[in-house]
Amino acid sequence: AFRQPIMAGNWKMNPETEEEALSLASEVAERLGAETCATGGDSVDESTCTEVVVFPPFPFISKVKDAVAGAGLVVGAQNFFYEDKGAFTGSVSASMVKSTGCEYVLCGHSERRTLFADSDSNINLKVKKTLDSGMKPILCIGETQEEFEIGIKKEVCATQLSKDLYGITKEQMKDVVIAYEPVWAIGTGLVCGAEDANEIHAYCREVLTNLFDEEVAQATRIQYGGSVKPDNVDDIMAMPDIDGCLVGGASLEGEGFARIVNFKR
Ligand code: G2H
Repeated sequence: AFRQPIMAGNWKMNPETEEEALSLASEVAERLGAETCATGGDSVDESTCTEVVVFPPFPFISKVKDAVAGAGLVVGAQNFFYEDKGAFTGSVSASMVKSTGCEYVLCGHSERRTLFADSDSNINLKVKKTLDSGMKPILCIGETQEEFEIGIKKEVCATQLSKDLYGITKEQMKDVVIAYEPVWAIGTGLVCGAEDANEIHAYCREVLTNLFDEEVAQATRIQYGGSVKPDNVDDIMAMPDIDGCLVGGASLEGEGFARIVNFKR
């Protein structure tokens, strides 16, 4: 089955200034190739073009959105708190990030799981809230180094998928993107081999078949994340079950990220 490619840049807590954020976004927007949805115009096939999404820190989202409006680059939020409003000092809600122009939300990134104690039940609430708010979740899953070493990567991914997608309907799954990110390959320069990653992506489709059905499993887009760079993206994207990449460090350099989103298959 054909799945529309989706490439995303997770800026994490970078860059340091608004000026840098705007220049990074503009540099990416200017370099988007003909295969991306972001180029706009009549020649773009909306169903096959590569979606390109950037996830700036909250304070920069609105201005980044304005700066790239017209170029068609999509923006998303790295997080939100699942309550609607109230006494939650330091938090922002789904409707707030939506109002800044976000179309996607990262849910369950390993840094949120480990540094901010995001549990599977909280992540499940965020996935639901994202969908109920009219946005699309990118649900991040993946094993830690320890889990990898003891040989339970498949079990970890299966558990995360079933808990984090609990109660989600087949219809809603059309708007859900999964990102497989082996935690030991994040920001470390260690890359999971493209074939090894593909094996887990294919396994995740088996899990989705059990949780939903074969149709959902074949239609759901699964990104790979973890030290994706301009020089390994083409090998990764050549894999049949890999539908895109979630890029951290390499999304902070405009020319390099543009090379990544303009991958060659
Ligand atoms: C994984 C990835 C982006 P990096 O966190 O989500 O980061 O590409 O720096 O490994």
